Amino acid sequence: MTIDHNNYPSNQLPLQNITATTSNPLILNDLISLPYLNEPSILTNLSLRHKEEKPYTMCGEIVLAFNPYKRLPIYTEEVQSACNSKYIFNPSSTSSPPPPHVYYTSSKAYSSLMSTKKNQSILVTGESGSGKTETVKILMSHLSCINKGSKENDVVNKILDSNPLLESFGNSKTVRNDNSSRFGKYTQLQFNVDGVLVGSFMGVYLLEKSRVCGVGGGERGYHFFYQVLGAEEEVKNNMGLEGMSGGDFSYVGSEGVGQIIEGETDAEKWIRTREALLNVGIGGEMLGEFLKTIGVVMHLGNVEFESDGGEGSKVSSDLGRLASLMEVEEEVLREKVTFRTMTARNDSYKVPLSPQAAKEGVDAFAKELYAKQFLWLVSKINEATSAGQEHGRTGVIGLLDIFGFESFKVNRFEQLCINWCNEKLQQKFTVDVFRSVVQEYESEGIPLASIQFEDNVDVINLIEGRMGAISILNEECVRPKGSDESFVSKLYAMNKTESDKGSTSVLIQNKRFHSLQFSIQHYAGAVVYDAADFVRKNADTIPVDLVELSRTSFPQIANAFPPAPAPSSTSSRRGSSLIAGTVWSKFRTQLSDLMTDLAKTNTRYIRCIKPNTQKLPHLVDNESTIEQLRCAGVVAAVTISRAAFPNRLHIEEVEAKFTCLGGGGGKVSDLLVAVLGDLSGFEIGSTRVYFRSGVLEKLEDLRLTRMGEFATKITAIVRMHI
Ligand code: AD9
Ligand code: MG
Repeated sequence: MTIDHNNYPSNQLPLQNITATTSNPLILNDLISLPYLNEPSILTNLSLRHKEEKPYTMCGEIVLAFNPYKRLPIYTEEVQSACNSKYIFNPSSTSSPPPPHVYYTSSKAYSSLMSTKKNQSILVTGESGSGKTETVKILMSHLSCINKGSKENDVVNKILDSNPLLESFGNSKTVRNDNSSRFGKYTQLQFNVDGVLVGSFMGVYLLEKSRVCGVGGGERGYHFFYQVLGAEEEVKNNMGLEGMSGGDFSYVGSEGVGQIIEGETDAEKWIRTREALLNVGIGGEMLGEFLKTIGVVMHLGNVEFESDGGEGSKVSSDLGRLASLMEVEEEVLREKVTFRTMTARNDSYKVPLSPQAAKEGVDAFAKELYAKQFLWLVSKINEATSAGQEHGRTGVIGLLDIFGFESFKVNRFEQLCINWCNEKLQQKFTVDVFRSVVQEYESEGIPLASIQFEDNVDVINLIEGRMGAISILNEECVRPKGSDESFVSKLYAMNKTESDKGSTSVLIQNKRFHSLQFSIQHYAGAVVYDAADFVRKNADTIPVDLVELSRTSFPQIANAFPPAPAPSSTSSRRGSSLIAGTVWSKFRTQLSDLMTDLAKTNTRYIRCIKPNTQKLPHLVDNESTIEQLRCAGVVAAVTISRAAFPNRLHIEEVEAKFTCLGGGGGKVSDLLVAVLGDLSGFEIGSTRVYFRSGVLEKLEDLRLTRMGEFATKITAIVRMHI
């Protein structure tokens, strides 16, 4: 990510100045307690903990999870019961808290749900490979066994099984992560009045459809393709895969075949996937049709075209197997892939497709068919796991496993979607952190000074405001000559009008940018986007001819494309239905539903950090770690928490550390006034002392000087005696 080294908030230092040396020799459980607050000291603390195999660190109520890239023995029943006991069953005990853990977050969410009956949520974010999905699984398995209930509860197995099942369909090997989730997921765990897990319901976001049609070097397509290629003959026959391997499919390729992912071969994974499918009720004929549909997707990738000598194309590969798999006439299929039906007024006519347009149409159809199967699978899992009110469902704990902020060399449509989502979550995060600081001050009885913090409302308005990027791009998608260039120039023009009205501009133009480039100043830094293909990706049109054909196929495919409501006669109505169907419009509705759901919950945060790109234990890359801490808003959270009073210490700690400075009559306020001269530098709460900027450092310096003098005296005395 681009970093402006000249524009640093006071608690940040340029990266070149950061080395993980011990300016803070203590390894603290909570970053909020660091006496010297700056990025190097946060980094040092985290690195030292990481090397000692302590992956979790508190930052107030937020848990930072440093991916250990190594199975640690910290997920045992003993660790769970220590957390349960301290945070759920016996919170008033005076025993010291267990070391930081994500079980803290799950325990707290559970105990709040039980005591307040208010729904809870845990937001797990971080960059690819940082450990979000693993963390959510760790939280789920903890939450499922806090109270197992008296009866055999087989829904728990279904819920836990649904993770690997969904992973086989929506995860893939990328350069960043061997088991990368290519979709966002919000799972609501449903509890009954006794606190027993009785069901779950999940929503999914933005499956990466382009991955269906193949990927770059070093990566793989969706795990499912590789798994079924290692399946038993009967399954392969049903899918039209008999005698074929990865290299026979352009969407799969031979490169990724035979790899061990997470310690298992694809054939071994397939056995578990098949069991999980049966477990959620997908068996018999239903399973057969579902698998056959995936076979259709794989074969669609092998349809090839060549020029017909004129403007059109002809199929140059064998269509027989695909047609029989789809249960459609081969000749009808041939026509549907090489022509597009156009309608004008009451007439319809056929336009021949160029080889490239024909290939793009088939790919678009394959991607959509796969995405529809993914949603179907999610709906089946929900049917099997969701508990109605009749099962005594009373409250939920939602677990969000969603893509973190992204900034690459080239950033495209997908990155803008992801970063927009992160802006929305960041907005909630800032408000929540601010609220918790206010609550802490109130409970400590500290008068509240005004706290300043940066909000990101300008970026959100630029993207989703009335005249923002989404509206402009949606209009381009329905305009006959809509283009990526005109999207970018309209975005600049609109933004200029808005900033002339006085709002701050977060859209950055640079003379060196080409006509498709624009940059947005996000909360985590500036990102340059390339708008190539924005219009096509946002419109995401699927060839109507193939959709029509699919309705004559077997039920699993036919049901994936139910007939649309009758088209309206006016073009403006047609335009508005197109706009409602764009990727951004659909995602906006999903995001706003998610934010509404989250707003009804009490939210807690886990920020996952990836310590290195080599996926190795005990190795911390300072630069990328500090960037992730910024993107996760950790530095901002500490800044807000400490805005009025940058440092805080427990009263006993102040007494233990600074009594050596003398003065006072045993009371901490007298001690501090005697040393500092007056009361202006601190406030004393019910459990902690809050220090204004620079005051704790001054006390520390005085203490070190006093200790230095003391050491000199001792040395002199020792010298006199030898
Ligand atoms: V992505 O955005 O889906 O590409 P995630 O979900 O953030 O990514 P994931 O949970 O898949 O990352 O973790 C990546 C890998 O890190 C896992 O496959 C494990 O090998 C490793 N990992 C993550 N968390 C832990 C952990 N708590 N203990 C041990 C872990 N290994
Ligand atoms: Mg993941």
